[in-house]
Amino acid sequence: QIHKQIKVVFVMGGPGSGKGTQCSKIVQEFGYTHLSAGDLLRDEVKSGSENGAMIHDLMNEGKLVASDVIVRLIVKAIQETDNDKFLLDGFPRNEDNLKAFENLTKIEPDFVLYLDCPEEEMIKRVLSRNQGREDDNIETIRKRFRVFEESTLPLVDYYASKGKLRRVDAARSVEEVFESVRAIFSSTEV
Ligand code: UP5
Ligand code: MG
Repeated sequence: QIHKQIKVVFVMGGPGSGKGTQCSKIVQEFGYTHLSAGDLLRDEVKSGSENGAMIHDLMNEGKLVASDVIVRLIVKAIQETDNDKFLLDGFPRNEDNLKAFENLTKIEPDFVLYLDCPEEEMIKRVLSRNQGREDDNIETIRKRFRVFEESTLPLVDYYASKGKLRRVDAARSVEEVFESVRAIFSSTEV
């Protein structure tokens, strides 16, 4: 499905941990292409595709979209982009996502960046974000957290056990977090 040699880094972390913020900085300094799974889904909803209504409803409940839907969008974006290194922000969310991605692409991440942040700090950030995201209300945020804990954290543990996890304390300022992130990416760019 993907006929080019590419390098992929998964960027994981709870809602509001700073995935999008740190990815923008990584792009500037290290030349990756940033693919936010949530943004791909929001674009799909906006485009009025046949899946749009279903995706919209799931996201507003903080629930996960079917693996084949999100994997198809990611693969398409990779194919359409003339770059050989990609940040997958907010993907995979559960084991089924990962299996679907691996089966289709045969790609393994170089490493996994995990933005580790306490729940109260993440809630504070998401509630003050004010970018008009329909899922940024307290009920949906709580649901997004439960899904993160139940479905995504086990994947974080899995990558830790494989020695592929790069954990960063994300409860600091954007610049302080990026100092740690920069050190991790610098050491892989040799
Ligand atoms: N901010 C950032 N860093 C800060 C710092 N160090 N100090 C102080 N403030 C900081 O940051 C959030 C806010 O905090 C911003 O205002 C920022 O300025 C500030 P951001 O960088 O946006 O955090 P991020 O981790 O990207 O938060 P986001 O809300 O995007 O994470 P989610 O994981 O909740 O959202 P996502 O868009 O990835 O997914 C949305 C939904 O899509 C999911 O709930 C799910 O329904 C669906 N989905 C799937 O079904 N499958 C997928 O594979 C992916 C998504
Ligand atoms: Mg985001």
